[in-house]
Amino acid sequence: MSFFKKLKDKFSKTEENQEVSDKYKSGLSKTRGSFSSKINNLVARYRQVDEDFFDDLEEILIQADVGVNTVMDLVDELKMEVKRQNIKDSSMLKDVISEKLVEIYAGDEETVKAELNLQPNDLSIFLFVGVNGVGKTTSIGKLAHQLSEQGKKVVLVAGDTFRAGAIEQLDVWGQRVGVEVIKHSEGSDPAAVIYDGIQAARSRNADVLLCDTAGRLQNKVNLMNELSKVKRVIEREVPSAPHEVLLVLDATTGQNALSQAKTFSEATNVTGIVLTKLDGTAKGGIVLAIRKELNIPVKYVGLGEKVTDLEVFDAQAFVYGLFADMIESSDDESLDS
Ligand SMILES: Nc1nc2c(ncn2[C@@H]2O[C@H](COP(=O)(O)OP(=O)(O)O)[C@@H](O)[C@H]2O)c(=O)[nH]1
Ligand SMILES: [Mg+2]
Repeated sequence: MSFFKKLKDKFSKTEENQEVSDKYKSGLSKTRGSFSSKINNLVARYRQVDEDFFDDLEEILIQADVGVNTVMDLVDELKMEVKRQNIKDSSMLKDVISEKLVEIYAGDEETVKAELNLQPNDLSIFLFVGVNGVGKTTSIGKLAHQLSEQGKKVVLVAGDTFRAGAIEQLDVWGQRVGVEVIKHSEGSDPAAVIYDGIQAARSRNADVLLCDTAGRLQNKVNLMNELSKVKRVIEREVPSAPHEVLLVLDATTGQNALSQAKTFSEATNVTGIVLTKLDGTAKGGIVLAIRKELNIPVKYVGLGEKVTDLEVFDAQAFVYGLFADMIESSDDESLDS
């Protein structure tokens, strides 16, 4: 069965899957608009798959921010696949490219879908880190909504005590999604409010505590010291925590996001990425670069500003979003070879 057909089947099977693919489809419309029209163009220009074809393909992938090393690996794999299947006709390659993109992301793992490290019978503590403006507070609000909808008791703690308005912004999210927010006044010690957050979460018997933090990168040393201190306080209170350190990155900042990830990884043990604003970029290939070049899983993606616009990262749904037009317009019979 062709890969397009496989994706088409999967994402039309249940209402839930359909909803997921619709979200990726609309969130990735900018990337798809540029990426899939370029691929279609490429295939129209080269009927035969040759060296020039691959050179142009490399260029398209690099422009989509896939990352040079990842592109090299991907193109090598594609060349092998072309040989193996004896593919001559370039139009057959769209399907193979989409399949390789999932493979390159997910590797040999069966898990193409990310999961949070939730503690089944205990408090889970997730720390959100990242520079100003990337979407930490917004993502916390969205995730709080999602977890509450799943029946979990969520508490938020306003650890960004530095920026004016940051505490209030989290408070507004808390009211909006109906969860409690633990806060101190502006300028107070972030580690102290996080400590209070843990005590409150415990006494309320909460399932999940989501910790916001400040992200001023102008003073890198201070920021990293502050994060270490916050982390120490969490570890002292709950030795197995934090159960996730989620680094929030803004997809529209492209390669800059990769360098932020390197800086934060040096200072703290990042367990996953929340990649926001994918809806705002035509270069959604950054997801693959992050996975391959940093070896940190993307756990969530932000696909818009609405409270429901945060999705668990799913490599197949991502690729569906990239190729949706081709997948949906492909007729089943010709694919069934
Ligand atoms: N379009 C879009 N905007 C987002 C997304 N996530 C966050 N934002 C916006 O990014 C801006 C900064 O977000 P904020 O949560 O305050 O960032 P923080 O400084 O890291 O806490 C806000 O205007 C958000 O609405 C997303 O996935 N898509
Ligand atoms: Mg914030």
